[in-house]
Amino acid sequence: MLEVLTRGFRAARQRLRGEAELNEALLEEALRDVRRALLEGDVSLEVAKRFLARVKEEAVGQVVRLKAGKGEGAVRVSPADHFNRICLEQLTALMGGGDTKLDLAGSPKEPAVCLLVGLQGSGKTTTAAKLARNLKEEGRRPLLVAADVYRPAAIDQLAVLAERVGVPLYREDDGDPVKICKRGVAEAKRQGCDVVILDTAGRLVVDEPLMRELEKIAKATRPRETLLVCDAMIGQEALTTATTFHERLQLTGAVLTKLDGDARGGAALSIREATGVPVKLAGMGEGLDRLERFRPDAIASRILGLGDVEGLMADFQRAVEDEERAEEAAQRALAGELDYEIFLDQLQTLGRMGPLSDLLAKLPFFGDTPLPEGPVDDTELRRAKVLIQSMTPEERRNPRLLERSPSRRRRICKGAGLPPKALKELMKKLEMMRQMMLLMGAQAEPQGLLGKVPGLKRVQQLKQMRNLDPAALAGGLPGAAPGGLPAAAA
Ligand SMILES: Nc1nc2c(ncn2[C@@H]2O[C@H](COP(=O)(O)OP(=O)(O)O)[C@@H](O)[C@H]2O)c(=O)[nH]1
Ligand SMILES: [Mg+2]
Repeated sequence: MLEVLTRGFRAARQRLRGEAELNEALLEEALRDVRRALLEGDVSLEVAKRFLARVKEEAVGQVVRLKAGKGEGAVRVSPADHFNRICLEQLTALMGGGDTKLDLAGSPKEPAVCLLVGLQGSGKTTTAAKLARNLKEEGRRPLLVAADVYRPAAIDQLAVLAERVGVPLYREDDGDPVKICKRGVAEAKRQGCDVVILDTAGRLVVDEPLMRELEKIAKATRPRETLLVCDAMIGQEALTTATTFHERLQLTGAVLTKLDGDARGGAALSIREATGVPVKLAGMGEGLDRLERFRPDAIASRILGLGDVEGLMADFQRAVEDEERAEEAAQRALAGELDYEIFLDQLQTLGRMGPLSDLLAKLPFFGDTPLPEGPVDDTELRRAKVLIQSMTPEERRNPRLLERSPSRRRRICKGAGLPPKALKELMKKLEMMRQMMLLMGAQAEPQGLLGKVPGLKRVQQLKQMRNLDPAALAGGLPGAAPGGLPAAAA
């Protein structure tokens, strides 16, 4: 996702790397890279121009020396860092900056209505179900209304999705969409629902009868949110569509769907700037749990390749089922007691956090390394799981048992249906991770991502109690640790 844009910003940054000062000529070159990427990423020329002008204005006039700040605590700011910061601010501002929160406050007496509109195939029906699911998860009581009466299959589609997310549906098999919506709201009050989501019909292109119908629905139900659902893959066309819908319906926001696909990012970047409609939600996949709040700062950070730590932590928090247990496990791992039980737990947490490629994209370390194209290979993770599941509880808790006993190793491999080599690799990985965790636990101040890992701060006490010597440990640490992710996430 958004790879075209990321590549452009990365090229610009590489141009500035190693330079001591940001001068105008250098800046022009970097901006050219960005400009190319924006246009290639389907950002409209107008929006691209305005963005570049703002970045330039910010950057020029500030003499940036290698060493900024004075005296103690002086930070080194390189032109590349400086450029990053300006781009991050300006990208964030471009996509919305301020509040992009949905406002669907309501009660069973006065349910909040959310009207979803958009072209056919943009993702309205899917988004309706996803939104209902999210609201339900927040403790709300949503009702879905099927108001796309032109295709019988459309009502059934919503019925299936409503069933899957466990949300009531209001439907009438042939009727007038305006009346259906009105009666849907009445039904919500009757059932004690506090929010109503209206899934409407779409056309391939904007047409007058549909617009009139939507206007009538809006008049009859007075929605709190009127959201335009937009397929992010259609790029600049989304802007024209948004403008037309906005003129007729006074949109309160947009939902960008299919941002998980090979969307070039243009729509995400331009829609707010070009139409004034804030993007509030992002569809990140076909799964019903793949609708997220649109956070301009997080998307900006991802576009720049700076990762999305906040998003990662949110995923993590959602995936961890038992926080106390996770914290205890983290503390044990950081004290050098990593075993297969903890390892398996972490693998399972990781599995619940969503596709691996999504996780990688959120990790800050990957900023300047292009992510592998296509799905990430998770064979190794799956193998590790099978192997650990073939171990006895005793073996999981005491990895040394395996080192000493070839017969245990044979039994495990046989049970897992994997060659001895696979278990050897797992054992090596566990040891490598054990040492790495121990070293992390011994660090004075957990920084960045690690600073947010639950339990890491309290480990300081443990460290002192056990009198660890970080310097001695560093000697035995292997350089790269590809298996570091699951451990770090614990
Ligand atoms: N990959 C991906 N597909 C989506 C997303 N949202 C919707 N879709 C797919 O887009 C297609 C059209 O969606 P639908 O909800 O029927 O669109 P509607 O005609 O506007 O109601 C379906 O195949 C959905 O599964 C998304 O965020 N990501
Ligand atoms: Mg539909």
